[in-house]
Amino acid sequence: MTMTTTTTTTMHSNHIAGRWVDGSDSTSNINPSDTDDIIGHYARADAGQVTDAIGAAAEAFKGWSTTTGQERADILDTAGSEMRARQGELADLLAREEGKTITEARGEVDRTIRIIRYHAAQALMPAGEVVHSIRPGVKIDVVREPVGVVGVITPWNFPLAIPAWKIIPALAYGNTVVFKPADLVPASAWHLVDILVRAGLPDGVLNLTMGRGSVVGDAIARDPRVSALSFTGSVATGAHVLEAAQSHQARVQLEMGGKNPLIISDDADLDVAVSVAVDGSFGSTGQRCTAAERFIVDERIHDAFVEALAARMSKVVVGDARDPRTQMGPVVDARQLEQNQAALRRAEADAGEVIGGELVEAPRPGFYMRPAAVVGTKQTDWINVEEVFGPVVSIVKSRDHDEAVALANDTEFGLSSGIVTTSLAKAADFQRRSKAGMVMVNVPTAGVDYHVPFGGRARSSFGTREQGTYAREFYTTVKTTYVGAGTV
Ligand code: UN1
Repeated sequence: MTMTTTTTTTMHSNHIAGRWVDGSDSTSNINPSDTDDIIGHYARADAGQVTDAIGAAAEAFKGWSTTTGQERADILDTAGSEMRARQGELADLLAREEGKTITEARGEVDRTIRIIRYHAAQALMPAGEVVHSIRPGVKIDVVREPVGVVGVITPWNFPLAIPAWKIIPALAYGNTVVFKPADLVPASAWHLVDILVRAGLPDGVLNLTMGRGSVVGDAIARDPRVSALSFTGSVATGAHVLEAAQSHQARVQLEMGGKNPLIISDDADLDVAVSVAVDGSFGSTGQRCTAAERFIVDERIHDAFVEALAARMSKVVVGDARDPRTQMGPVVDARQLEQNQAALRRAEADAGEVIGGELVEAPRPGFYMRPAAVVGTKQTDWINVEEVFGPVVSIVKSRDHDEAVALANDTEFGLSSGIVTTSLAKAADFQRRSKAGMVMVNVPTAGVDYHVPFGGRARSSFGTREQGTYAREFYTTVKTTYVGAGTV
């Protein structure tokens, strides 16, 4: 099937202080399903423009922080309605620039709209409490106030949803934002900002500075006028952001890698186990920080599970993200494809056996590979230690439940973890003993709800949780006021 593409040479600009401004440099946005398809050209900001954007956000904070929750909710709601009306077009663009399937892209746009509506409503939620003092005649108010200018730095794997779950609560609670999307996926970010500013955000409340992390991200993280930084991306970049932000005591929230385990118990239903495994590990081409990359399989069910998994994997249709028949799209770029292939070569050399993982010849040039599973690995193998961030899983055998839990927890990361079991006792035990921030029982390790806390432990995360009402901890700061009666 042929995909309709409208290659455009229009330059998409940055948005600073209410104006669309070109950058000193630009990037071509390339479709990973068809590298001949250039989606558009996107400006890259320089450090001076980032400084301007932060200045504009600091200036706009004075007015925006004193608007009512209703005013903010109305603007966000208007943006959500436009996204709903344009859901098909936005999903097509997202699939085209990132490479997740059109079904997954539609789901992400839908999730983004729900995130917008949820936080629009949160803007009206009670913002504090009144407490009796320990002194007679004194009343205490505890009020939440916005933090100030928030820097938002996002990855390429969820081009709309991750920006939304940072930007929308930041705005809803009265903060202003400087937003740097991933250099690989500027189109979805550009549309998100375009829709939000046209919905009525005053000038400077939301600024878009596209470009490279080493230039734009660094300038945001270092600027002392930025009071809070929310980042999702790699461990190495997260460490850099933290260090830069700490120099001026900005509050920081980091969501980084995972090496998420999925335990398959000896009592698991095989069909459930394979579905949970395939969905959680190969959905979004495995490019989710919540994806399960390690399967820990009880030796009594191991061979049957591997056989059923291999059969299911061989049926996964890999192809153009926008072809409705496709079940797994390409990986995002050449570098990521090479990293995945290198990981497989290394795992094979460590004496594992690789199922799948072959490069795929498609009608159009793209970054296609088949889902891969490495069988017969040892817990200490490299493949069980470092995150791959692709459709690559490794399988370790466990003797019993206790050993499986120990193997699951034997990682420096702690984002999500999962178990497939029919035993209530094992499920409850794993829920209690897992060291991850999110535990999944009989559901995939990836794919989370937007109204509950999201985040991990150990090397995976830093700072307070994202999403749901927990987002308020990061995007507001508390003021405690003591009010005396004014009499002696
Ligand atoms: C999900 O699994 O639904 O970067 C979301 C990531 C995560 C988001 C995962 N921050 O993959």
